[in-house]
Amino acid sequence: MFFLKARRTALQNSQEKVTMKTLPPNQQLVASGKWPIIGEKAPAARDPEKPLQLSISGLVTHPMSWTEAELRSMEQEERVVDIHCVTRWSKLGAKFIGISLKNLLKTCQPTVEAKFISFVARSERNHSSSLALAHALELDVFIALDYEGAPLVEIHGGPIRSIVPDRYFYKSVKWLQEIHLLEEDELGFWEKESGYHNHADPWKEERYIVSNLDAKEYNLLLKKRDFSDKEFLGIRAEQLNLDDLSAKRAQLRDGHFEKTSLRNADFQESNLSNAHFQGADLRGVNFREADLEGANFQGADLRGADFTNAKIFGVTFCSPTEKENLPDSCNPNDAILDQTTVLLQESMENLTPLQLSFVEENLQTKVQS
Ligand SMILES: Nc1nc2c(c(=O)[nH]1)N[C@H]1C(S)=C(S)[C@@H](COP(=O)(O)O)O[C@H]1N2
Ligand SMILES: [Mo]
Repeated sequence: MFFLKARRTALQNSQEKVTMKTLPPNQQLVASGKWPIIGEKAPAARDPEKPLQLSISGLVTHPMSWTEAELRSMEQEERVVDIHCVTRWSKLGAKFIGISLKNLLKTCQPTVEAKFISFVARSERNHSSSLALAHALELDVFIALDYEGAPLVEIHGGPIRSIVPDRYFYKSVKWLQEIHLLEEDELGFWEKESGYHNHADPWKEERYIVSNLDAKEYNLLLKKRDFSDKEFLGIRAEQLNLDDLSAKRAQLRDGHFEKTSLRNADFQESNLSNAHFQGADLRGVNFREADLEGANFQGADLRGADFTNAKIFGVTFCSPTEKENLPDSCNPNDAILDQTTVLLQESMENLTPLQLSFVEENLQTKVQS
């Protein structure tokens, strides 16, 4: 077998050197100017009778509400924030204008019992996320109204959104409507529903709470090779033979499939976000309509794999830190892709520039056996 290795430009190499210092572990930069839309796409319909307001309630001496105009008449600050999504994309240097949470809390006066703070969205599912109050103050949480010189657009949480610097972006709530001060923590939507880590420090890679699956149940499942419709957060299935696995519509976030043989496995409509497929044999795998955000395919064999309509934000196919001076042969850190791998152009737009150039070169590569 023979491969053309993807060539890196000097520019890409120097960009990587710069970003190495500012990116938390296992994050990659989105193309400049891009800002992916993650989670809910729109707020709940608003009551036309009432103005949009941000309220602070719960364990405070003075509960308060402000309209957007009132917020805009307060002291405005500028913040330059690095966004780090749990699904491994980062966007550095996003410039916001708004109000610091500290200033709002000064007016409300949290009581001594207040230990946690919950940010609640105006959304169908009352989306929320929470922090320890001490952390919220330490991190200097920010209420954003403008982004890059214009009012924050609705799809990214406008007119009012919370921004929590130095935490995975799921802590930053779009269409912020209420801030509750609490004595006991109230887990947020993703933290409760999807096992996202409540502390969410990207520098410590606090992405998910580790699942504890019953060992007996787990062994039985592996034997039957049927995960269809099952939910296993962070499943450990590395180095196994799971050829022909049936895993349609399974919830397998953060799953470990390193060096696993999964030939012709069926992951259609599965959620495999942040799954680890390094060195796996994925020939002929069906990933149609799967959610693969942040999945790692370094060194995996993806010939004949089908990614039609899969979500591939933040997917890694080749090492983001790979050196240029490797021999012109198959690099163990690179996924094996060729013209039998099905990847639609429109989903490829969501890859980082480095991953995109790697994929584009390899999809056209002729493999000689
Ligand atoms: N109301 C609301 N806020 C939310 C979410 C959501 O689904 N609903 N998703 C969170 C997640 S997981 C991320 S990564 C960011 C995405 O923000 P963006 O779409 O502006 O990039 O919003 C966070 N805040
Ligand atoms: Mo996210």
